[in-house]
Amino acid sequence: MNNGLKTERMVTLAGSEGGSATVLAHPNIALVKYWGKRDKALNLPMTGSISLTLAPMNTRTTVRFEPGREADEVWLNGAPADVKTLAGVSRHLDRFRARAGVRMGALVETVNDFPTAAGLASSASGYAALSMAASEALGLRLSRQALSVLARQGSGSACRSLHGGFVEWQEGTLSDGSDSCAIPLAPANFWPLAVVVAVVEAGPKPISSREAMQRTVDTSPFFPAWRQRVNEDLPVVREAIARRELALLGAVAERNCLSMFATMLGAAPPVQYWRPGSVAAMQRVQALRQGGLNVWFTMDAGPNVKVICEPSDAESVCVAMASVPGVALVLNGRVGGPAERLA
Ligand code: 2P0
Repeated sequence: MNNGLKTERMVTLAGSEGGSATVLAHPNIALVKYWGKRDKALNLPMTGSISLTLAPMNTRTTVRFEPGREADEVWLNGAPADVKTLAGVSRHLDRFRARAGVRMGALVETVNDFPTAAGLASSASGYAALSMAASEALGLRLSRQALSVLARQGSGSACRSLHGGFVEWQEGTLSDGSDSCAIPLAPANFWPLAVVVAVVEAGPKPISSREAMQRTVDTSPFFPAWRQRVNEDLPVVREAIARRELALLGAVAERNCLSMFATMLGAAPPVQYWRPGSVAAMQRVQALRQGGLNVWFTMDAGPNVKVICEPSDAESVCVAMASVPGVALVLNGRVGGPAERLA
């Protein structure tokens, strides 16, 4: 009891003097997708999900709590953040201020080295980096699991970006969400797959994933079948990772992704993220596979296509994807590590 009080007081004192931290976090790509919430306020999912952490793409975020500062200030990619982003970040910082027992505002500077809000999971890396930086800046000593629970409240998929490698976000059963967090399944070096990202459009998407997800839950008649698909796919993907069997992982990731889009198309009005280049890229992956390459695609809430393959095939996959009509840019990625403090 005394110890607890002492720790609390030390944290409060450290917090009142201000503090700063810089954290790097990678986005993640879901192999079995999160698409549907049972609690909108806490971002509690209706199913579990499994992702791989994607390097070298990253978000670097510095959070500086400053004594005497009243309002938070947020810079995103070198410009002041819009009102909605600022409000979301401030609400998220409140969760950490409440834990530390401090009131001071923060200056937040965050930079993505890949397109923002284009279905490349910038909210995942963004809220993972923000969570860890806020926690470190305030001297909170939170476990990855506790950080994951907090990151989830900022953006659901962010809970998976605290870890590297292959990660499962457990659905959880508790109404306060304390058991709905991400756990590592295997580190990046367990299975160093390549991920080639075919960027079809780098601009922001027409509808946020948050809105599209809720519309799908509320209106798509296919939603019950989608939940069933996820619950069938989760154990197979766990097994495929444990056995490092790319053909199994890829086949399930592809069907899971296509089922998610089928469910979205059933929403009213339908949610449609694909562009002609997205379809051409997926068809090119299928053609490469017919030609003998062990190569598989997945897509998230945006038009861009992620291609999973063996590192030895990555170069030829990059060349092939760069020649697809409608593909503007190809990024060469790999399975990445956990979020880390840089300063
Ligand atoms: C995923 N996506 O599992 C799925 C697949 C997009 C498609 O998680 O409302 O930004 O902040 O919890 O995490 C995108 O949704 O949504 C997402 P919120 P989030 O990666």
